[in-house]
Amino acid sequence: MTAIAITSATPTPFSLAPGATALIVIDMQRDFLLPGGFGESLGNDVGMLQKVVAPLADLIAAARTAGVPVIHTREGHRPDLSDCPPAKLLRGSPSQRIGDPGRFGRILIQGEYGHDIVDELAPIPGEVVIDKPGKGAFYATELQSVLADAGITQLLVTGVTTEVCVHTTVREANDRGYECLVVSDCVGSYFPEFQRVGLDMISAQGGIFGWVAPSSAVIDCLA
Ligand code: C5J
Repeated sequence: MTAIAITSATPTPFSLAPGATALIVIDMQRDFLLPGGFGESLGNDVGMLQKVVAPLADLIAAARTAGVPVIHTREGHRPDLSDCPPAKLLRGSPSQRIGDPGRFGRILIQGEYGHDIVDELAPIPGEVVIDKPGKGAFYATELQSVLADAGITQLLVTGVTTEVCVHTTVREANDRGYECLVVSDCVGSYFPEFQRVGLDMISAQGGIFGWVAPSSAVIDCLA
């Protein structure tokens, strides 16, 4: 498939090369999205993240049909917390901390129910799932070699939260030479102003970290 221009992307049209593109789905985990989970225990309105699920399910379906690889990530830690820096463990003053027992098992611990991806967006057999201890998907993971092996140079970036793990991953990817298109209605923040400013920051200054476009424009190009 040859490159197709997503003309509605900001700050400039994005030249999508489906054969060199992967869809990255960041941290769409029960602990962040479900009522009673870790995200809500921090005082957040999880409805702000749940809005992302329906458009993202449509985008994932379009990517699968077009043969664009879908790569999922999950933020979390080993049961013994040996990969969780004390500074991360102790940050803030949540009612529950990483590793504590929560409504969906131990919070953000690999293998627990809450650590896994919400049912609507579950990976299908053959899709890569990257377990990451940090906010960025490249730090201490195999993502870069997975992308290199598949000849990927462009990333469609989705998931949560816009200003934390999405931003960190886009910045890491940008520094590694990947062209990143962030799909505006497929990323979510608990904070409306962070969502708006977070997206603006990516495409500001001529696209300092990447491009932004809605899922409808991306799906049209993949069809
Ligand atoms: C956070 C994430 N916000 N996936 N994680 O702690 O953005």
